[in-house]
Amino acid sequence: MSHRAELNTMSASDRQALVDLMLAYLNDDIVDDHMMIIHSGLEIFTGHRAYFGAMEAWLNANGGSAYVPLPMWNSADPIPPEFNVVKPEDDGTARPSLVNLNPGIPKPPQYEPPAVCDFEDPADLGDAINGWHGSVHCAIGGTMCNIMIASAAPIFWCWHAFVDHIYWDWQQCSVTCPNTVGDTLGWATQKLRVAGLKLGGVARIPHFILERPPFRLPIPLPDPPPFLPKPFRMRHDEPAATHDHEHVADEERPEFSRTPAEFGHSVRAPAAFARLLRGPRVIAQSVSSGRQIRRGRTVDLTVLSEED
Ligand SMILES: [Cu+2]
Repeated sequence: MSHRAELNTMSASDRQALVDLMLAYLNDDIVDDHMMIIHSGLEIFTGHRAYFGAMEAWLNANGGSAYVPLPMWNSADPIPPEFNVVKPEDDGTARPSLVNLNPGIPKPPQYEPPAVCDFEDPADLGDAINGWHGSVHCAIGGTMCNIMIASAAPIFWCWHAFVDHIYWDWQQCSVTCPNTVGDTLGWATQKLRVAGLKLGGVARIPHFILERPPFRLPIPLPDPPPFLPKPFRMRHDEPAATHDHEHVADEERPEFSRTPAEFGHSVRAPAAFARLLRGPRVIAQSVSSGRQIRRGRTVDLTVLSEED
């Protein structure tokens, strides 16, 4: 299953039309922008996705919507002859040609689904693919082996579409939805985040409704856990936001996750826990616990609010 066409299954005339559009789009500023992308961790995926997202938007606006999303070039296949081209500098100066049109470096099996689902953290996946991805760049050589100008080669874009597809496959992996019923909202949010899910809508039921018959709380509310369970681990080695903000809405993010440096790999601050263990309790969730759902999905919660 794929959301991108394979470059090598397109007709030669389609490939030529796409290359012509790409060459019309590329200029020195766009080529320079590639250096703004952090080439490690999650950003190697999100940064390049945004980078060629801009090209896709341009294609859509300039008669190239048939080539959106950008087709991917599989590094096990030869580069098609139409893509043996490099955009010169704006002043006409040639950039180095591609050297090898048949690097023959297939995707390692650990990046194929379902094996790719074993990466729990997309930052680890990004770091893992980086070396292999770079080896393809330099096996092609010339402009493709120089990070400063690589994106002046149209094949760069289809190569990165192929790399992007690994992340796309990872995003399609299923995870087990944790049961958060009975948890505090902060604790439930952490559980979802650790599972790779996002907090969706939160419906609050005010406490005073409890006193109105015939309302009955659907479940007994257990005590919150006194400590975080084993699978929990603070993100380290990266600035706080980037990854976390995808998973947890800002206003719901417990305070301690903003400062991972304070805690290192395991959390040991009881004061930080106390904050997690107060507040509204989850009395229902939109996806039942134990079910397999797609990574990145949102889970809606109904909480019993302690304030009226
Ligand atoms: Cu690259």
